[in-house]
Amino acid sequence: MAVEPVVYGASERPPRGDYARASDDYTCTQNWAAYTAADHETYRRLYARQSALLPGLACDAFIEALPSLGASDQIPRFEDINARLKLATGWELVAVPGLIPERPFFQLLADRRFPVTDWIRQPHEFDYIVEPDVFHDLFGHVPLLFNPVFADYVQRYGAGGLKAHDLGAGELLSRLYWYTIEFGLIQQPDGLRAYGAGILSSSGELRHSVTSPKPQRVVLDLLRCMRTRYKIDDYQATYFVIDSFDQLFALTAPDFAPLYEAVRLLGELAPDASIASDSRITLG
Ligand code: HBI
Ligand code: FE
Repeated sequence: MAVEPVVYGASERPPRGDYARASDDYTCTQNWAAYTAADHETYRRLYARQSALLPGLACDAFIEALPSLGASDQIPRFEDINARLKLATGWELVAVPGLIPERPFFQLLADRRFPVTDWIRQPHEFDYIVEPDVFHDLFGHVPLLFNPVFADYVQRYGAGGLKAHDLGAGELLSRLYWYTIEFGLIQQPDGLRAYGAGILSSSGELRHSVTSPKPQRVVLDLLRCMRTRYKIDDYQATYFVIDSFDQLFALTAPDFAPLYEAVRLLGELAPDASIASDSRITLG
């Protein structure tokens, strides 16, 4: 059923979670004029705090690409980032009202269109917010979309997601998103670093994921990853580690259908499970 999107006035701020303003593909327009001075200030403070934490914890590719977001003193206009992003990797940012259903989410990624939530958290949510907001989506996800190999991985992920959805395996593929694009770690020559957006946009989990002895770190194996449930309300108990984005891209080239079958046969694992075949990474 086609629903006419609700159009807001130039300085009208849509309420959070208003999906009536979205089109059938769940995209909407970023009503930039409607951000308040307080909204811009929240973004500026989040960006300043988070960028100061990156050295030694975020991967080089992320730190290198971060300036591509542009000025950090206010919420960027997605169209300004798009002018640079399209040239770099052919990706484009599209505004969405918040979390969207799996199928349209996978479809956008397969089309090299990255959904960015357009509203920002309230000051009392400064340290932690459950849902993605514009800071998480922009700061966490967008810099690495400027990296050609990572950008190709995200598109391949979206195309795989569409297939998985049709096979009833969307949840298994969500785990791959979670443990790579949201909470992935990468082994650099100079040590372990974060590349996942959920980590990079979190003040607490960034240090925890890279330096704490508490979580386990396991070399990424697709079957192991897709068997593993995840925590949405606490730091991860398990992080999966890659060597390079090239490795991640190569790993996800084969058809996943046999993996889904194998997950069904072998069963799920708890977030903190440890199994004999794990290749664990210990802190140096
Ligand atoms: N929608 N806006 C938005 N952002 C997400 O990260 C997101 C989503 N919808 C579905 C979804 N993620 C999950 O299913 C992924 O784990 C695949
Ligand atoms: Fe995210």
